[in-house]
Amino acid sequence: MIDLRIERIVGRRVWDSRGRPTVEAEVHLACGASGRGDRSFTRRYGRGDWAFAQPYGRGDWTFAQPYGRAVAPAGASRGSREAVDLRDGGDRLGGYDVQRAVANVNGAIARRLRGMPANDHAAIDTALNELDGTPNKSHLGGNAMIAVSMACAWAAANAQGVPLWSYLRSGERAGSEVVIPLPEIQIFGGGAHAGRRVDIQDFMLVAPGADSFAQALEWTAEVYLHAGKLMAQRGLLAGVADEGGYWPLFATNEEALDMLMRAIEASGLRYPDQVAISLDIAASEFYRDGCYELGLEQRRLSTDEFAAMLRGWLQRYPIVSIEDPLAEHDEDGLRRFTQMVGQGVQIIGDDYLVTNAERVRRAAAIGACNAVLVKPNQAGTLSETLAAWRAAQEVGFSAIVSARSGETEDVTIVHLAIGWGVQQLKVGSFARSERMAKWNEALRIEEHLASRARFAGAVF
Ligand code: 2PG
Ligand code: MG
Repeated sequence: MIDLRIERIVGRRVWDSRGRPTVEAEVHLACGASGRGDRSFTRRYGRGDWAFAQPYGRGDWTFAQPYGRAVAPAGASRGSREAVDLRDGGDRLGGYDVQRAVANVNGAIARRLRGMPANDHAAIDTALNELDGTPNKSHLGGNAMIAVSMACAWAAANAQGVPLWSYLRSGERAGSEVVIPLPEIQIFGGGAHAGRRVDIQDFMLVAPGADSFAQALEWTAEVYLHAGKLMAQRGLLAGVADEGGYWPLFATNEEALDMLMRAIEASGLRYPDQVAISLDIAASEFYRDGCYELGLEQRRLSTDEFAAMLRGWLQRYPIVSIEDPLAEHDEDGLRRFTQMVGQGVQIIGDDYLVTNAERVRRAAAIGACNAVLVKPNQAGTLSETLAAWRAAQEVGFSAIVSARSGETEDVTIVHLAIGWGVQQLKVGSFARSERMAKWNEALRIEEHLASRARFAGAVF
């Protein structure tokens, strides 16, 4: 038996894709401690922190090692009910430093979790919540908690020499079909991720007609390439935004949709059967005093007017999914919008549902949204993230595991999606390594599984 008890936890400050500090947690297990814990691990895999090639299985991309590591991501457009991202404030580093959160990992959290089995996620996450003692995780910091919670899962998987996705399937899902999620990939960035150059935050492509994850990426690469070329030719390209999508110089929000259509046409792909459009409106970001203020177009729209504008887009463009179409506090608007178009379109709650099981159940009960975005750091622990996904399954919502706009090389979310069987994955665009690390990880898993996995494909 491999001794999975937590020996020590190390928190450190690392840096994210926006150059801001973030929290990394490393969970070391008793099986790796020299002279302590279970000697069979050191006999089989070596000592200390060294990683050795996986001793079994066909894939050579996993290593048995007695520790796990994870990094907290950070959002820019955040729901008001998310777990608190604990920052130090003050003048240094724009107030974004995370020394307090890191100290919490190295201090209170490390002491509390020491000796607990790293694979008892319910107990670990309960202990974290008890130690935090606040409703919004503001004492320890949701960033400290999610990094530790995810690192425990990596540690338990790594120590057993299995990939995290496979570890997560043990138990109730073991033996069921492995599904590789449909990627949702940003082509243009906007909103809080591009200096509000356009109001809408994400203009994305999905490839429900692809045969495989690999093909979906290849098709998206073609569209991304053509979009960049077309924009450069017209002087509309200013660089890339926070998630790697093009930072556009469009005059209206609709121009982005037209440009995306031109890029799809230039790539020779058919819509809506091969590829289609997905939007994240992130409407809370421009909701003021009960109205939607489109800065780019200098327009101020009521809920009904804004919803009518979106419905017009749904009629004119091949849009299959729309996230946060209305603000998180405009619940009645969300409910009415869902009644009107929810039969044919995926309506995702992100800021509105904040990866919270209770809120998912409540939304389903009142008929607002029909899908939930699953972001581990919104929930603050792995168990609460899983609970939100389970609630989605209970109420018949679809789900999309999602990265944040501030990311790192951490690939945990890819494993969560595949391990838990969530059929869609949103990671940002098709550029910048914090994004590509995740797409490439899913590619490797798909290749490794070959015919043992099925690509989610046409989920809409
Ligand atoms: C979102 C995410 C990712 P952020 O709104 O869905 O695109 O953005 O991480 O800034 O909340
Ligand atoms: Mg969103």
